[in-house]
Amino acid sequence: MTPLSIDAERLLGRLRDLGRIGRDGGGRLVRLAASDADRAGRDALVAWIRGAGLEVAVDRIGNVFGIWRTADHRDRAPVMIGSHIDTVIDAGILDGCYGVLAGLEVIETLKAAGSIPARPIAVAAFTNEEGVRYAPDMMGSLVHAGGLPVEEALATLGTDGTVLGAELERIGYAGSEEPGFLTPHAYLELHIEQGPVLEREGVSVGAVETLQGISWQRVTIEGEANHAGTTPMAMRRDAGHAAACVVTFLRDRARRPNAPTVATVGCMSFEPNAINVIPSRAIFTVDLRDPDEQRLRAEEAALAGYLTELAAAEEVTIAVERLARFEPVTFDRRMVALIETAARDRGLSVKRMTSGAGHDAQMIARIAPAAMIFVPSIGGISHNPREQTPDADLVAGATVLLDVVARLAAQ
Ligand code: HGY
Ligand code: MN
Ligand code: MN
Repeated sequence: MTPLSIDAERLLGRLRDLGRIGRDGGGRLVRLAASDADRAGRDALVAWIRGAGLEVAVDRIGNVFGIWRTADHRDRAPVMIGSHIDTVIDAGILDGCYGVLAGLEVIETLKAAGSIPARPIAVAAFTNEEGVRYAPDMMGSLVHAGGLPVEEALATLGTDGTVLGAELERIGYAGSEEPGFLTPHAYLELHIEQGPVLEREGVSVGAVETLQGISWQRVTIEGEANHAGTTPMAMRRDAGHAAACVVTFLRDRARRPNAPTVATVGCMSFEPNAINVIPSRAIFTVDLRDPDEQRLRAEEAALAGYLTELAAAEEVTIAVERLARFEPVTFDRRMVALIETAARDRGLSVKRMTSGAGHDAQMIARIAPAAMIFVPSIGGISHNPREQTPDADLVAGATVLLDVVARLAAQ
């Protein structure tokens, strides 16, 4: 039997079409969770799902599912293919969207080929994977997996003062299904690597075995506003300087030799934020990640200890709020092996690897066997409009997904 092929032009065309939805006045792609731009992206996805003849379901946290059920297996647990279509600020067009649209493409290809799977196959677009507007990230899949009560998630206050539940109502995606209504038999996520490894090693496919731990915190430093010209340096309680010390502390620790920890301060604001006023307040975020849970805890403890010393030395007060905390995850080894075999059977080079980024798969792994397929990112760039992957690699990744899903759905 000749192996099936996806419709490459349909997949690549939809990726470009979805990538045009949610551009701001400056042309940047900004499709933040539960925003008007997110609604427009969701509407396009739902139209494609309906056009494929699938059942559409939306749960209370706004997760969107397209489900292919045939009469004789309608109540069996589905093979689920998922990711997200919300984006960061000034995003690329592949992060998340590639996995969702490839999942839909796989279902349409199997349907068109007259395939009769032994169980339903579903594609999922999880709400608020990026966590830029509402923390934590991977929120929709975390709720789906039972890791966060839906009421608590819906009450989340956004960085813009909005409430997630009200925004989902406003955009028409406050669904009726109870989160977790569809527990997968197995879960697969196809995603761009968002790092430099596959491209640097000339490998086409990543069979993702593990995913590193994530720690998100928001730090608020209170000092004292004073005159920039008249206040002697020794009399200052400068929240801005204290914040800068933390940034340097984190970077120096993460750059130590053989330290796999990565540290990022992505957001920072000063008050009153005036050129001639010593900042009275600094608010910033800390994103710490490490593949090893004990080392991640040690880095969090080192930061806590440093903040205590800094508060005394700079005569400031420092408060820390936890925004997200997820331990490292190991994916299902049989599914990782299936991905390797499927890639090799298609004549593709493949390597086992870890994920530096967080993904919905790490949440669904709590309730079902889960694994991920990576394809290379040009220059390792992501969370950046220059994010790109060669079309041939995008098609290859979707083809491996097709073969693995076909095998899992035959069980
Ligand atoms: O933060 C992450 O790793 C993901 O992009 N949400
Ligand atoms: Mn992603
Ligand atoms: Mn992302």
